[in-house]
Amino acid sequence: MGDDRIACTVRGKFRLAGSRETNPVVVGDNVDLLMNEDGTGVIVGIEPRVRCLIRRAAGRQIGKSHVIAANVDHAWVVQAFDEPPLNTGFVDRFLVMAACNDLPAGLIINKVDLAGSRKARAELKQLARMYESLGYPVRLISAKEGKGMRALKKSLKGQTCVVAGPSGVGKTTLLNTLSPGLDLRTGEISHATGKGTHTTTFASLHPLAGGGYLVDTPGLREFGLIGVDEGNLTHYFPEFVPLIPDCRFPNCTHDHEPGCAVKDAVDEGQLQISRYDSYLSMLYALRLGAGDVGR
Ligand SMILES: Nc1nc2c(ncn2[C@@H]2O[C@H](COP(=O)(O)OP(=O)(O)OP(=O)(O)O)[C@@H](O)[C@H]2O)c(=O)[nH]1
Ligand SMILES: [Mg+2]
Ligand SMILES: [Zn+2]
Repeated sequence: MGDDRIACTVRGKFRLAGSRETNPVVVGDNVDLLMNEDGTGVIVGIEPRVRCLIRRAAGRQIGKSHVIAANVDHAWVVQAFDEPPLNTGFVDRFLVMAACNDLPAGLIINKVDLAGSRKARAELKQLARMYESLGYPVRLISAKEGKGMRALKKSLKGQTCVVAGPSGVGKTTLLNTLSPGLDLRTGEISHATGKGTHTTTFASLHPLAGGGYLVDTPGLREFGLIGVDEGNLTHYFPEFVPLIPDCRFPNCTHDHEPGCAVKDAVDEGQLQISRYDSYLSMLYALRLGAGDVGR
């Protein structure tokens, strides 16, 4: 991959109506090009994708797969400690979709400079430890103040990674901090809604100063499930898996059944309630065929 850019059109057959995906070509695709005499190109082939970050498409295309990035080594879900408030439901759905697509994932919590009190910092550390205990690397950073950026840089080095999350969490700011030369546009948080203002409008791949690439993406209002089988959902909650043999019923859904080892563990404080809430919210949505958009 070089930094040369070629303006391309996409051959019509990739735009067939009835496609299950929202976009014919996505960031990270390896493509075959035919060059025109004027230096523009035509995409005539798209190589099979591996390790994609996918969510259920929203809006007009609802029900289709929105492939956010293809052929990436690692996906990072980005949240802010605050402004906008941290959304563990979003994180958990993201982690399920990554696992379902064999994509290694981790969590970046930005704006730790806003965690002013000792209590806030302790809660943040506890949350980070919880996700790390599940096998997801966690990076606590302040992209604005440069805190935690060295460790993050090390984790990203030499790989192609994607960052995704709600608008305003600081995805573009962190990329600018990693590679100052890029000077990408960032946006203020709206005073009216406390949310980001959807500053980044399309996904794009950027070289990192230390080697590797990072895909910046537009803020997502929701992260809906697609392609997840209701019967497999528990497999994507690694901390539930060892408890399942102790449930009274072999087909326990860990919802209403008596003698459920997962529910017991929640009651005893051994499982994080937010994770169990996320699980139930996904379970109900999958039953309704709605893919759990959970805002
Ligand atoms: N306090 C604080 N503010 C930050 C930090 N990082 C980013 N911000 C601010 O958060 C706002 C949003 O930053 P962006 O980088 O545009 O957020 P984004 O996630 O790219 O948003 P979209 O492109 O809309 O998805 C800007 O005003 C940034 O200055 C941080 O570490 N601390
Ligand atoms: Mg942005
Ligand atoms: Zn159970």
